[in-house]
Parts: sequence; C-alpha cells; structure tokens
Amino acid sequence: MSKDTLEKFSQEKCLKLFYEMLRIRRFEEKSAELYSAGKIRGFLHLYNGEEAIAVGVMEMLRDEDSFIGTYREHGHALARGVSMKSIMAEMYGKVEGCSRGRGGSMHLYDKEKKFYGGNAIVGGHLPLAVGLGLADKMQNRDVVTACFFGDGAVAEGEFHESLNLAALWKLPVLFVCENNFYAMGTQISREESQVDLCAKASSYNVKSVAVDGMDILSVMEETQKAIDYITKNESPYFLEFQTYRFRAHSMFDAELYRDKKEVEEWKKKGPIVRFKKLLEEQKWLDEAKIKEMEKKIATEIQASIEFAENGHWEPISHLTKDVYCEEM
Ligand SMILES: Cc1ncc(C[n+]2csc(CCOP(=O)(O)OP(=O)(O)O)c2C)c(N)n1
Ligand SMILES: [Mg+2]
Repeated sequence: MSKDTLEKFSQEKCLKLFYEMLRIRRFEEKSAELYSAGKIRGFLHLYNGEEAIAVGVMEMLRDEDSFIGTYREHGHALARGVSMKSIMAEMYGKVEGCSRGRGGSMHLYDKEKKFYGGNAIVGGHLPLAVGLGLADKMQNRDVVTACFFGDGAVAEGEFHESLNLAALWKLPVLFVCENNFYAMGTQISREESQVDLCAKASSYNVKSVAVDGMDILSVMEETQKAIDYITKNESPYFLEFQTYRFRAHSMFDAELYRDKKEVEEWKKKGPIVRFKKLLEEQKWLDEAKIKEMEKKIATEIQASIEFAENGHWEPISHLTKDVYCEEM
C-alpha cells in the first residue's frame, strides 16, 4: 500500500472505500452481539479482517456483472449495495429479508444486484459460477461473473472441474480465492500438498495472480487488470487474495487451533488500520471525519435492527409454498 498508488484515486473515492470497510466491520460486530442475544439464529460467519476484498472487488465490478459467494458473504452483499435492512431482516428470519427469511445469514440473495447467493456447501457454487459464465457467453453478454470462495474450496473436486471447464470453454469467470489460510480449524499446510494456489489454477491454463488481500488499493488494481483480461481474452482469471480472519470461523469455535500471537500479528496488518494510517498521512482523513462516519453507520445499523424487529414471520400456511412435487 503506497502513497503513489493512493494518488491514482481521488480523496472522495478513498473515503468511500474506507467507509464501506468500516460499515461492514461495525455491522458484523453488531450481528455478533445480536447472535449472542438470541436474535439471530442458525449459523453466523464473520468476515472481520477480510473486508478489503469484498469492497475492492465490488468497486471494480460493473453493475451488469454477476457474483456468487460463500456463507461468509455479508460484506459482499453490503459492498454491492444490497440494503442493510434486508440483510438484517434475513438474519432475523423475517419475510422482509432479501431471501424472504428462508435463508438466513448464509444464504443472502439479491437478483436485482446480480448476487446469485451465499452458499453453505464448500466449493458447491463454483460450478454455478461456471454455469452463469456459460449462459453469458452463449447469449453474447459482455459481463463477468465473480465467484468468491475460501482456500478450503481448493481441496474440493468442484474447484478442479470448474477451473478446467472455465478454461476449456473460455468463460468470463473471475475466480476470487479468499485465502485466509484456514478452513475451519485446519491450517492450509495440513491439507494441501501444494500451498501455492496459483500453481493449481495455472495447471488448468487459468491466468493467476497472488495479491495482498489486506491492501485495498492492490485489490482494486489487480481486480481491474483481471476484468480487462477476461474481457479482452474471453478467458477466466484466478485471483488469490491472501488475508486473515480475525475472529473465529463461526460463532461456534473455541479457536484452539491457532496461536493468539498469530492473530495479533495479522491484526496489525488489518485492511482498516492500514488504510486509515495511509489516509491520515495523506491528510485525507482525521478523527473528526471518522467520528462522523461512525455516527452515520451506527444510525444505519440501528434502523436495520428496528426494521428486522418489526418484520414478520412467514405464516404457517406458506409451509408448502415453493415446494414442488410431481402428481402421483
Ligand atoms: C462440502 C462441505 N464440506 C464441509 C463443510 C463444513 N465446512 C463449513 S465451512 C468449512 C471451511 C471452509 O474453509 P474455507 O473454504 O477456507 O473458507 P473460510 O471459512 O475460511 O472463509 C467447512 C469445512 C461444508 N460446509 N461443505
Ligand atoms: Mg479459509
């Protein structure tokens, strides 16, 4: 993250990016509290520490581009502009939620925003991204599908099948690997014989680049290059963003598999603290501006909670709605 790169972007844009990362962080901190209070149930996976990836990639995607993600997808939805109210209501399980309360935290969805959903099955959505890319190619749409997944998905067969087919059929898919070095409690070196993930993607003839995922400016620069490449060459692209999750895998995780010192070291390289320092050095950001942002974010979060609290449960009469069964 350097001053030279910073100067390629305007102050206004940089403050917006900083705001978006802070907004995701605060939203998720509140979600954790609401989870502990029993307001949000089911699973809850926080993106704390990885915000630069969702914010940076979304900044570069165009409105017509699609994306699909994992269960750790609140940040992507927020950065894309899915309303915070509809996300909170979804996590409460209310019909006003973006998946009508049927999906919860892991299954956010928004057709208008071309967000084809969060997915709970590790690696299960990579073939869906390939399908979206194939549909776009067959219908001559000049768009890209971004597919976000973790390092754990690389161990799944779907990863290999998807990269192979995307390369073979020359599909416009941007594979975005959020490598936080852990799949639940398993460190990557304990499950992969080859930890260089770009080497795996390259073996399918997919152009691949490893990037510091804690540096929002690099995330944006490399995403732009990837989109340009996909569009020009009608071929997929693989970005490995190296990052770290600061909190537990989900709300049920005693974190016995990693050293607290390791977490503290990564926190020093966090996307928000690093960008804050750079912006302050540039005199684009100060405490007063941060205070103002915090206030605005707190108001939006509070409004989303009120919206969710006042939302409605789906009536029992809907139990068989959207359930299809062939007549016997
Ligand atoms: C096919 C499958 N196997 C196992 C699980 C259980 N599981 C849920 S999350 C997860 C870890 C995935 O790690 P990674 O892909 O690195 O993503 P991260 O959680 O680190 O963002 C596992 C094994 C699952 N959901 N699906
Ligand atoms: Mg991981």
